[in-house]
Parts: sequence; C-alpha cells; structure tokens
Amino acid sequence: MISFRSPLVRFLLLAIVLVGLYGLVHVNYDAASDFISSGRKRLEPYRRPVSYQPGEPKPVKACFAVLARNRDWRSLRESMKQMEDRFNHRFNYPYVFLNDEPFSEEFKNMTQSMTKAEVLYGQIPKEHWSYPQWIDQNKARERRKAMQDDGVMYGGNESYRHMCRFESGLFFKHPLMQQFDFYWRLEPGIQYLCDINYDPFLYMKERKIKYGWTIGIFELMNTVPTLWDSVKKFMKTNPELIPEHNSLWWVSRDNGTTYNGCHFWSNFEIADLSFYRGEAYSKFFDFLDREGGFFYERWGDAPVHSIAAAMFLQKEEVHWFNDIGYLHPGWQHCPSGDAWLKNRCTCDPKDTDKTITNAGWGKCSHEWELLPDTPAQFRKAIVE
Ligand SMILES: Nc1nc2c(ncn2[C@@H]2O[C@H](COP(=O)(O)OP(=O)(O)OP(=O)(O)O)[C@@H](O)[C@H]2O)c(=O)[nH]1
Ligand SMILES: *[C@@H]1O[C@H](CO)[C@@H](O)[C@H](O)[C@H]1NC(C)=O
Ligand SMILES: *[C@@H]1O[C@H](CO)[C@@H](O)[C@H](O)[C@H]1NC(C)=O
Ligand SMILES: *[C@@H]1O[C@H](CO)[C@@H](O)[C@H](O)[C@H]1NC(C)=O
Ligand SMILES: [Mg+2]
Repeated sequence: MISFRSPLVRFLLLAIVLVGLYGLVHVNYDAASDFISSGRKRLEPYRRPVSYQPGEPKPVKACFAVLARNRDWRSLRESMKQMEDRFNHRFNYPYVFLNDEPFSEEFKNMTQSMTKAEVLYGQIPKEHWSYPQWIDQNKARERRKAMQDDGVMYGGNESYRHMCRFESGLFFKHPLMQQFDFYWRLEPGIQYLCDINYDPFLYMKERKIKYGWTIGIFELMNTVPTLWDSVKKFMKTNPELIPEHNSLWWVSRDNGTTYNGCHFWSNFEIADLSFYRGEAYSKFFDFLDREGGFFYERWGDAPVHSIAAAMFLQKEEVHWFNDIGYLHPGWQHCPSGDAWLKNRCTCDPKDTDKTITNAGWGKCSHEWELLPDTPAQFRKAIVE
C-alpha cells in the first residue's frame, strides 16, 4: 500500500509537480530558435517570450526604418500588412518613417492605421539630402546625362542618388534613430513570404551578429565603375581598420584586384547600428562621400554596405536569414525544405523567374555558404 508519509513517495510527487510546472512555463516560449540554429553551432536553448506589447520595452532597442515619399503610402500599406501578419503583430516593434519632405496627414493616417505598434515620422535635414560643397554639380549633371544615354539603370535620376547616399551613410544619424540599437529596413511594395516566428533582432544580439541579409546578388557594374578603386585606396591608407578574419573573399576572388559585384540586397537588411556608427564605417563613408561616386556615378547603398561588412566584419558577424522568405520586385528568396512547410511559406522555390538560385544572379548567396577564409595573400596585396 502506498503511504504518502513515505519520504520516497513525497519526493516523487514533488518531482512530478515540478516537472509539470516547468513544462507549463516552457509552452510559452518559442521553439523556433532551436530550429533556426540547426546547422550552425548549436546554442543553449534560449527562453524567449513569444510576444511583446506595443510600447512595452523590448529586449532589443530596435525599429523598422522606412524611407518613403508621400505618394508611397499605398505600396507601403502592402509591405506593412505583410510585416504585421508574418511577424510584427506579435512583436510590435516601432516604425520610423523618414522623408526628405514633410509627411502629409494622409501618409500618416494611411500608415499608422496598419499597425498597433508605435509609429514615428521624421523629416530629413537638408544637409543629408543635398550636394556636399565639394561636389561639382555641373559635372554631376553631365555624368547623369551620359549614364542615362548609356542606358544605366536609374542613370539619369538625381533623387535616386540622394536616396542612395542617405541610405549609405546618413539614415542612422537622424535624431529619431538615436534611441535605437538595431534596425530592419522596410521598403514599399515588398512581400514577406513565410511566417517569422522568432525575434531576428534578439537572434542577432545574442550571437553578436552585426549584419543580416536574405538575398545576395550581383551588382550592375556600370553603376559602380570606380567604386572598387576607391575601396582599394581606402584599404591602403587604413589597414588597421581591417581585421585579419574578414569576408573580403566574397566580394573579390582575385586577391583584391577587382570587385566581383556580389552584394547583399539592402532593401532587406537587419543591422546593428553600432556597426554604422563605429569608427571604421564612419571613416569609410566619409571617404567615399569625398570621392564623389554617389553623384558622378551611381553608387548604391547595397554595394557600399556590403563591401563594408565584408571588409570590417568577420564571417560569424554576418548572418544569412535563409529561413526568411522575401520578395522585392525583381527577385525573391524562397526557403526550401522543412522551413518552407513549418513557416507557412507561400512562394514557390522552383519559380526560377523570381527565385534566387545557386546559379546566375543568385550565385553570390550560394558562395557565401561556401566562403573560405580570405587568403593571407589577399591582405598582403591590398594593404602593402
Ligand atoms: N523620401 C524619399 N524617399 C525615396 C526617394 N526615392 C526613393 N525613396 C525611398 O527609398 C527606397 C528605395 O527606393 P526604390 O524606389 O524602392 O528603389 P529601388 O528599390 O532601387 O528600385 P525599385 O524598388 O525597383 O523601384 C524606398 O523606400 C523609397 O520609398 C525620394 O526621392 N524621397
Ligand atoms: C484621417 O483619418 C480620419 C479617421 O480615420 C479621417 O477622419 C480623416 O479625414 C483622415 N485624414 C486624412 C488627411 O486622410
Ligand atoms: C527616380 O527613381 C525613383 C525610384 O527611386 C522613381 O520612383 C522615380 O520615378 C525616378 N525619377 C525619374 C525622373 O526617373
Ligand atoms: C591569390 O593569392 C594566392 C596566394 O599567393 C594565390 O595562390 C592565388 O592564386 C591568388 N589568386 C588569384 C585569383 O590571384
Ligand atoms: Mg525598392
């Protein structure tokens, strides 16, 4: 007969109760972390709450950063609808909208009504959306004309250049951005193709990841004819800013002689703002800005961010969010395998018209996975 006075039986009952309580608490935590870390070095299971409320302090001071014009509100509602449904209705990270003009009441109405999270609207200071005094504006105009005649994409477009310069080196200096440590860029007219069941900001912060991406692709080289020459000049004069274990091999496969065009497609990017605010990136952007290529050519923020990440960060500090399905008109990244089913993806990984594959334009993503250490010879070649 079982006696409840027996110390053994009491101990067993207590153990059963404790195990039960442990289970109850853990149902509330997200199992996705284990899933996404498979394939990487397995980390200690991390207990993370599945949701945060609007206005509640988050484990990471982070926001969506959205550069937009007033007329973009309709396609932004599409993007926000996707972001909210796939991710943010549970996490409620705030949105920061920035514009070179004052936002209209209509824009504010039409965007804030898409989320219960906090929304902030800011105007870009004039000096962040105009010509620095060292730029020859006549030369810039002639170069735009020439690039347009040569059929360079957005080659004749002046505002596009201010946009690329702003996104390259200035957005994180806006007063509204100062309260944040991480940002996730959101553009009009994009789609999120799978559920995101965990907090990518927290994922990055825990692992000290500085830069996250989902599409790696080749650049149109006629937009950046002399960018790599400038990068090489910078590397020679600032070798102390380039760590031994960098990822430069991803952007140059010939020991630094040429740029292969690989870049992270920055219309999606999640980054630790301390990367941009730090000494290395600040010096790099100021140097490029002086070189003039944002206006005399059409340097994009994507190659600028990407070359900087390859140059200043170690491979472990850059993360491919392979499990995040994402479409920006032109290309999509569609996860395959278990993630596709589990995260309720709606894209077709075999739709090669849109889906980045291991060949052609998508080769850069694939090469990241196989990236060997940058050869010592490379370093010698660029800094000596
Ligand atoms: N405020 C403001 N935002 C701009 C301007 N030009 C572009 N943007 C924003 O900058 C981001 C990038 O512009 P996009 O037009 O999407 O450029 P893209 O992604 O290279 O090209 P497509 O999307 O293929 O047209 C978007 O968030 C735009 O809303 C501008 O002149 N003013
Ligand atoms: C903003 O929305 C409110 C109610 O939703 C409406 O009354 C108002 O007219 C709207 N304003 C503009 C400029 O769209
Ligand atoms: C310049 O580029 C933007 C895309 O960022 C586009 O919306 C706009 O129509 C272009 N302007 C001209 C004059 O081509
Ligand atoms: C890069 O340098 C290494 C070491 O000297 C050499 O073996 C390799 O062939 C070089 N690669 C290219 C593409 O120049
Ligand atoms: Mg776009």
